[in-house]
Amino acid sequence: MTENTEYGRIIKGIGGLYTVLTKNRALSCRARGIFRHENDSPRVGDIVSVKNEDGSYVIEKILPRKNLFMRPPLANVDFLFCVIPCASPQPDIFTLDKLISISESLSCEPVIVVTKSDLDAENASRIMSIYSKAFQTFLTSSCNNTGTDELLGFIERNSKNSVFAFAGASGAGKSTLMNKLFPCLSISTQSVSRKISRGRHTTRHVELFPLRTLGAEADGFIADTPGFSMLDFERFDFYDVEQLPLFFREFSGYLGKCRYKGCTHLCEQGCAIVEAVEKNEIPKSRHESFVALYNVLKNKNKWDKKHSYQSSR
Ligand SMILES: Nc1nc2c(ncn2[C@@H]2O[C@H](COP(=O)(O)OP(=O)(O)OP(=O)(O)O)[C@@H](O)[C@H]2O)c(=O)[nH]1
Ligand SMILES: [Mg+2]
Ligand SMILES: [Zn+2]
Repeated sequence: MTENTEYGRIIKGIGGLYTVLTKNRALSCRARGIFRHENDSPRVGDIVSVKNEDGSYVIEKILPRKNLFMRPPLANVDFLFCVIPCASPQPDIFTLDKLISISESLSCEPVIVVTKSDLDAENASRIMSIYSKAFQTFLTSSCNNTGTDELLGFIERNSKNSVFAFAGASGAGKSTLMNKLFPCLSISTQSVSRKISRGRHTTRHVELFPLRTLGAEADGFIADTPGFSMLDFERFDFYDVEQLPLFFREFSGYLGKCRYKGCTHLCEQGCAIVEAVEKNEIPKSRHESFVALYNVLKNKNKWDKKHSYQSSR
């Protein structure tokens, strides 16, 4: 490390200008041209080294990434809050399970957040019961503040320079919840019907907010992530079908115990996972999502996957 090199985290990047937060200040930086040749560019969430060159700051190096979500681009995410409403819009369990599996595949911890419990308490607890054994789960309502203190407590306890992001269907209540948790964020929100009529998301650019500046007792960051609702399963955020069972954590105790080697765990005789579903040890809907994902992934070629980024994994 030379005298004029500093390290920090990119918290914002617009039009080739990046904001890098170092230990004691925020620097406005440009990226070195070299990144373009390497088919990579700095992303929000990256930890980088910055050099002062004749009075202006330049990003020199990107430190190895823990992970990189491609759509929207966000690096080094530690916790992904997978948000699902219990009503309005109707919950989509398959999409949630897909999101969870992508998060698992990127070594990012998925945390399940059921929103709008004020609208349908029964359905909210039904969804909670699918996930509460294997995941950290939160039952919330931004209308009557159910679960918000618990969620904030979780963030503060786990925030050792961690990055937290929210994902889930449009209208699930992500921005409303984030505003409840951190009132000074004031992210814009919109009614579900207006969203549908406009056909796009309210939130637009990716940005990390340091939790301390939001009044929380923590060193981490919260990401506001436009269009983080679906992720890009088509081109980027998918994985090989052979790996799929590894991304359903409820399966882990049963893998290797099936009668036949090479069991696909779809419906075979003697499949330990199918038997666990029959005995209610694994929630049925989780296995249904597994089967549906298997059928999507089996037709995919790993060469379809875009690798326009470096990854340390
Ligand atoms: N009844 C009820 N409505 C809620 C709750 N949380 C959010 N809403 C409403 O749901 C609508 C959508 O909320 P948003 O926070 O904008 O949803 P979002 O997940 O950020 O959506 P995108 O930005 O499009 O991805 C708004 O009209 C909110 O007022 C809740 O806990 N209960
Ligand atoms: Mg939003
Ligand atoms: Zn099996």
